[in-house]
Amino acid sequence: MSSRLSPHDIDAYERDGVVLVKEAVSLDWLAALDAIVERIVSVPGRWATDTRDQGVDQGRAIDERYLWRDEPSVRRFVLDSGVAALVGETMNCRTLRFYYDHWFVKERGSMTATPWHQDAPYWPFTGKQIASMWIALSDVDRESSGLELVKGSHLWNQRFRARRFVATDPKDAWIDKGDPSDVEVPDIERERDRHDIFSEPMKRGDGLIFSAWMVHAAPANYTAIRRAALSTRWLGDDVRWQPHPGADPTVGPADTKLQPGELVTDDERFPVAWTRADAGG
Ligand SMILES: O=C(O)CCC(=O)C(=O)O
Repeated sequence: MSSRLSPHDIDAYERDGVVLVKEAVSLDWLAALDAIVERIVSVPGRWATDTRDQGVDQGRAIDERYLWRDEPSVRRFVLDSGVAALVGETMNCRTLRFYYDHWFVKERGSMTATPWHQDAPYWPFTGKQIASMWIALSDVDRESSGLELVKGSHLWNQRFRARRFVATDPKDAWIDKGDPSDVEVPDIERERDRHDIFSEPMKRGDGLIFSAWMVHAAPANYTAIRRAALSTRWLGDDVRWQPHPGADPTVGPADTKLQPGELVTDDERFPVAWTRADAGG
């Protein structure tokens, strides 16, 4: 097992759906990720949503995704930095595949809060072993838009309707095509005292591993520093390809030979990033 994880962390992930890994990413990798953040801010790409497009320039918020296939430094990071081993061991998988990289930047004073949501309904898969590792690229706490998660919500056995992060951005229109019979996410903000909420300060380079079934959010950035994070998305052994209306278009049916219901095995689109040492052939 990686020296940065203990059996206690694996139990905590099963129970709470989230584990904080201190110093998950070293300084040299962080420098490479910083360079990508700078590029995203100066030239947002094809998949970016940017509040500047909605007329919000002061306290701009940008999210960008799916860079790993074109950016060698991102590809190297997800495949070689050791983060895959942390996620694979935490989820207790034999094999871990990479799905995509998702970047979140909230400039100083950004009033853009990330609403409470669950990730799984946005994605074209079924399965329990789907997780993210959210890496802080700046020090964060509640004031500076640290991530908050409802502990144990991955065990609610409930799928909540996907919602847009920035209501007016036409680039997010795909989200509206989701299943209208999905239940709305509860108003966690109004009932915070009824939940056990993970909300811990993180240092730059710390990582949060959390299940795609967790209900989570991030407040606005009330501070004078840029808040940046990279969420890496991962698929374990039980994950099956299940495209559906309202699923993220970065990887759609035309991008893979997988058929609906098949276990995810497409090495080109979903490369194996880690295999348990004792997993055999
Ligand atoms: O960083 C944020 O504001 C949101 C992150 C998030 O929702 C995620 O990584 O799934």
